[in-house]
Amino acid sequence: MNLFIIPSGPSPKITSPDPKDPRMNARITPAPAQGELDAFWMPFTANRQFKGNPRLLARAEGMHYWTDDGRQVIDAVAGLWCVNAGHGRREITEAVAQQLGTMEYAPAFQMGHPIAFELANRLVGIAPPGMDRVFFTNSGSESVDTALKIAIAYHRARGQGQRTRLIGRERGYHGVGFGGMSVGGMVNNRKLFSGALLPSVDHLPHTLDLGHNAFSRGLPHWGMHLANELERLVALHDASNIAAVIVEPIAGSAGVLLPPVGYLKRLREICDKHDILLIFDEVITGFGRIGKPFAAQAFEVTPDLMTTAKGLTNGAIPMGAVFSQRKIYDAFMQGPESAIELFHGYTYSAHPAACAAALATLGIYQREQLLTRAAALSSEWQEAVHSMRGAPHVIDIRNYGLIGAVELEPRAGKPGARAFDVFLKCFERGVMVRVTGDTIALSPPLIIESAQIAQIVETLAGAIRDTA
Ligand code: PXG
Repeated sequence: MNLFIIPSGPSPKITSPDPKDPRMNARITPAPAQGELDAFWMPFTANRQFKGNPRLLARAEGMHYWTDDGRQVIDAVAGLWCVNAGHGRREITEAVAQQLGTMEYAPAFQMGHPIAFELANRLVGIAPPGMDRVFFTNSGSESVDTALKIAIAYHRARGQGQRTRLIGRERGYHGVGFGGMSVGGMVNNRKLFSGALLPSVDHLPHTLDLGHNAFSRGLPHWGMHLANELERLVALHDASNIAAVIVEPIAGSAGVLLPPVGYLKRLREICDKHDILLIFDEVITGFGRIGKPFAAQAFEVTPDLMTTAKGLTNGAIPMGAVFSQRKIYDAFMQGPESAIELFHGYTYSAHPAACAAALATLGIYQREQLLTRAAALSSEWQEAVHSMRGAPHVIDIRNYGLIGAVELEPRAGKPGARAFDVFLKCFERGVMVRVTGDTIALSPPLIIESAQIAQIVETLAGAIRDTA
């Protein structure tokens, strides 16, 4: 069937959901046939390989997905690190439906709508100290580019417009905008665009060192001194030219890279010394992933700006938020009151449906104490993931909060192939994990129970054992 031809009669395949049906989330969506997969140019996907052997998810509830052919698969990665409260949460569905019925859209430029302000206030209530201003975006990438622009404009507002240089980190991932790509440090994401990246950017070294830290439980103890590399970059470029340093407190996409004990505090000290803004990219660590609302609180290091997305709406509606220290916002509040202070924003900043989804999500997080549940589960989780030590080709295991990573030795000349085979085996056996290079990443919904932790780890260990 050609999807572009709209059938004249009612489609035999597509049934419209009855919003009153409490099992609305339980509908199995019909699977597209071969050939119908061609039009969708899939993101970060081996399109030809996928379309030759598609893996289609059709419905979701709680800890599980169901495939289009009805197989149950446990979600060990919370979608893509975003479905922190588990799937199919009716409170979110209902809040969004109600908002769409009341007012589907309202502009946020020179206009406002009440729940945008309510959401900002609620977010400030769980934010690190002093981070009491919130700028809304629609994704992690937009949050990052927004934060970088705020950092540069902040220095200009204070009469230091020459501070435009940005410092990122090797193996960092900050989304796919030109700003985020430029400060990011993942080679495959950069190499096609290398001539078009922002010019005034430098990178700190990453913190992964298997020689010193393999199989560390929790934060590694070796490597705090790597933060001192920032002093070297300051000496090279001069602090007066540097706007901001951006790091993920825990890097997820590059394969779960943990900060050595004391590393983030040291970065904070050096930034303070030189009046450089510190940006934490908390797109993955935000909203309870490591046992506090934000990593800034878990690690007791408060940045100047904090980028978030994903768990903000439990993945249900795209939304991001940049948290800012009051001093940064205040620096913009000068000049005539009729002047727009920051020439930046998105048509969908503070979209009403996204605000409704976020408010409902925060309600669930608070009622079910999900923003701290990862801390309660972390030692059980740690024991479970480290039980895979000794499985064939496992060269490192890393964990923190409800994050885990198993690193496999790459096959000679075929980086990533071994982990991808393990990913496929896990999926066949009913567990969805995530691979990046030869690292298998785990970040389950924060509602996970002990038996499900055991199922994930046993299946993964079995898949690793059965993969040459
Ligand atoms: N910053 C960080 C730290 C991220 O992890 C982004 C920014 C970009 O967010 P958007 O919403 O623009 O995609 C991310 C996204 C993975 C994986 O498997 C991670 C992300 C996205 C897709 C897959 O690790 N992180």
